[in-house]
Amino acid sequence: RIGNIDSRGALVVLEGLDRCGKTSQCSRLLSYLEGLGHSVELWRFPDRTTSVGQMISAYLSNQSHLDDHTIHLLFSANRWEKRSMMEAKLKAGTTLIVDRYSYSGVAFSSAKGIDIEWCKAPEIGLLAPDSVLYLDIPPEKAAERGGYGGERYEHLEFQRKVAQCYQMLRDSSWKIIDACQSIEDVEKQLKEIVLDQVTACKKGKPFSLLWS
Ligand code: Z5A
Repeated sequence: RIGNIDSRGALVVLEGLDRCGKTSQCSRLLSYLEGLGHSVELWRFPDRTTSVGQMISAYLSNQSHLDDHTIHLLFSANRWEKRSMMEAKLKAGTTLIVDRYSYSGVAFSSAKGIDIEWCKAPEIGLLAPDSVLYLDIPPEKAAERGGYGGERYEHLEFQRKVAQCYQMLRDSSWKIIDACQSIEDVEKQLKEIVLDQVTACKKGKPFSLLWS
């Protein structure tokens, strides 16, 4: 905990396998909260706009090759370089809807066989989300959605391993949403959860830190 403040924005994270619908739902949540007059921004990790993000992007698109531990630390560094801005925005009352966060970092790297505790270590001290929304979809169903692109992790076999690693990371605070429902049904459930969090944070819910 880093102290109580009166009112702040909510840190809402969407997680899930490739093609589970995170990006579609993030933009719907953004429009919804904006429509209600809230201050809100959409963030995504990796943030490919920074110099670290460009190294990650080159790796994901197979233009460079890095040791598995090295790329893991770069993904984490990409979150650390945004941490102070994240805290400032939240304290200023802006809600952040974030497409992937530390859980992607741990799930994708541990799916390669790296020890899960080693994967978590560099994430310790980042802000903990107020809400983790996991869009749950069988890897086979996700693969049917418009096909995978050409990026490094977009293969059914690997996504199956990632799904198992997400299972190990889940805790009782996560909201698990059946992502096989229609886009509209998923949206309806997410809106309710997110609005509750935004309201709680406006009332001064304290911050927590990873990894708790
Ligand atoms: N990665 C990592 O290793 N370590 C880290 O720390 C982080 C990430 C942060 C980044 O990919 C890769 O980096 C990612 C994890 C790894 N690798 N993988 N795999 P990215 O962020 O650039 O891409 P992505 O997150 O995988 O997103 P995506 O392909 O854009 O998928 P999505 O956002 O979940 O889904 P979408 O674009 O909203 O929807 C996909 C399609 O399904 C689209 O045609 C939709 O219209 C359709 N869709 C969506 N919802 C539905 C429903 N409900 N029914 C039917 N069809 C739907």
